Amino acid sequence: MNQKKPVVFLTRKLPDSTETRMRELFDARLNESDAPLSGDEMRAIVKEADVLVPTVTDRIDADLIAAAGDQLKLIASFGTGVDHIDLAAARARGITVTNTPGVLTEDTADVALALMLAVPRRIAEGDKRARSGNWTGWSPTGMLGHRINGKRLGIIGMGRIGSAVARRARGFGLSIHYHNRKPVHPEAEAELEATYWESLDQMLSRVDIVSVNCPHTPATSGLLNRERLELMQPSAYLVNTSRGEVVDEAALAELLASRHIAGAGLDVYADEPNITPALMTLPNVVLLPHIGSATIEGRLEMGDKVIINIQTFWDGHAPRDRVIEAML
Ligand code: 8YV
Repeated sequence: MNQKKPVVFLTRKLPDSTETRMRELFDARLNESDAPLSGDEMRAIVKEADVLVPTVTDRIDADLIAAAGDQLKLIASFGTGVDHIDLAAARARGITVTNTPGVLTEDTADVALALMLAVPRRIAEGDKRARSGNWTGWSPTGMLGHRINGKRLGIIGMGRIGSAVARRARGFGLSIHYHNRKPVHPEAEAELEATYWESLDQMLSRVDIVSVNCPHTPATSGLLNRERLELMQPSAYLVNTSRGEVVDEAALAELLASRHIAGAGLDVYADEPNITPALMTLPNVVLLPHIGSATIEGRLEMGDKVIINIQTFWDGHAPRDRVIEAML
């Protein structure tokens, strides 16, 4: 067992209790200001860190990994997605990468459902109308949206979060369709009464709501390009709580403006915190600032996972949450 405490650098402010525990267990260096670190600051800390704890807002690319000192052996990311880390470069340098899967599944699925309800039922627009002072009262034809019950939901990526979305959606009377690299276990499929589509293109043209729940990988980057988005029905809605890079945001904005797609609910964007300006002015869009996993409970559990991953690794064992590229 390693007697020395690892030097652990946190790139962002984490919950107080997570940071306190890290200070007890490790030689933890905090970022109390929470300001994202510059490239130079990142290069300086990887020269000293035994363990780096980054978040989705950090770019851990091959150049940064090349600048790291030999002592850097673990990147224990605070989050599930690992598309901000060059996994191949880390592997080549013998650096283990871990993430925090499982603990943000239910929270992210909740936000996907919230968007699924908010856009067709015009919830955000309704909130603005109610506060505007211009609401003239109930009317038989006022603020009509579209019914959720009885519609078809097409889930892209039936992993943990996709399955949690499916379970919730069934409660709202949606039937479940999904596209995945391979079908899920027959028992899970039967429980959800889910229909598997090997062809994403075929599924897109048949469902009423599309939910993006796959990770961002080289295989899914730009998956919903203009041609695929055009396959969606003009009455269909798109919800993305995964990663912006999976969808061509500019094409989506155009198709929403011309009503080739009825509406969209987005929590993630390709170039956060920048959002394609054309999306900002569209009434048929609900935009959230990447809050899928933003619950106090979830953040604490993410912190616990990071701590366990670091301690397990430092004790000489393989952490349970190590990221293996082939799994993505
Ligand atoms: C996290 C996320 O909050 O975990 C993910 O993949 O997208 C977020 O919801 C973020 O990654 C924290 O680093």
